[in-house]
Amino acid sequence: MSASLTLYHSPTSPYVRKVMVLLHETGQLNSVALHGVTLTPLNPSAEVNEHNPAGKIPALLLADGSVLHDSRVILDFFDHQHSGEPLIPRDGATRWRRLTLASLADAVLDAAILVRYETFLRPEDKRWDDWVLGQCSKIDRALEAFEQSADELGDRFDVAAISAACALGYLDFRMPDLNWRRDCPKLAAWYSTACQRPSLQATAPVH
Ligand code: GSF
Repeated sequence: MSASLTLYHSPTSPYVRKVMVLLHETGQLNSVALHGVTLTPLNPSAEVNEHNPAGKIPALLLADGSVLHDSRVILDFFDHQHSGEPLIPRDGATRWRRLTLASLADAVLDAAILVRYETFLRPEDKRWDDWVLGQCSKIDRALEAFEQSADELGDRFDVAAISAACALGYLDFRMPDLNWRRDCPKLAAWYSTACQRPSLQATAPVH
């Protein structure tokens, strides 16, 4: 298949990484051209803004000129473009459970990105420690829930597992002092096995 789709991409974006992992897992890498961008709320990309008013990546430009965003929508789109077992269960209780786990992983990412912006972008004299602590509490509670659900994560490598792996990868990348493995041994064991997958190896963020 020739690439008639363009994905706005950054190798350090965990939301983009979710999409890339699904593309790897479903054999669709060649269907997408990657268009690299660097952006933050303080350094937006005019091109991305034009396609996604929220100014965020991933955004996917389709052949007819229309655009899909955000990562959850793009994952759903690509999961409908392959003929293998769906990575987003189509119906039943499994669908809602796996999407809820995926949403919890995204909540980890959302909190971690806000911490990143607060500590990396905001001038030191304007930072608000209590607000950062509030975001870190969200991460802690979500990790505790994942520790309880570590067996479930291992059931299959689908949207829940992809999202959880990308969230944990981002914590290791941007918050290496968090030491989440100490309190989450089952989650750490699951993640260590998951990280052997070529899809995760090929998409690991690098400084
Ligand atoms: C979040 C995307 C996002 O924050 C999704 O796609 O699931 N809910 C959305 N992307 C970041 C890049 S990253 O750090 O992954 C982004 O585009 N930030 C620019 C901004 O202005 O917030």
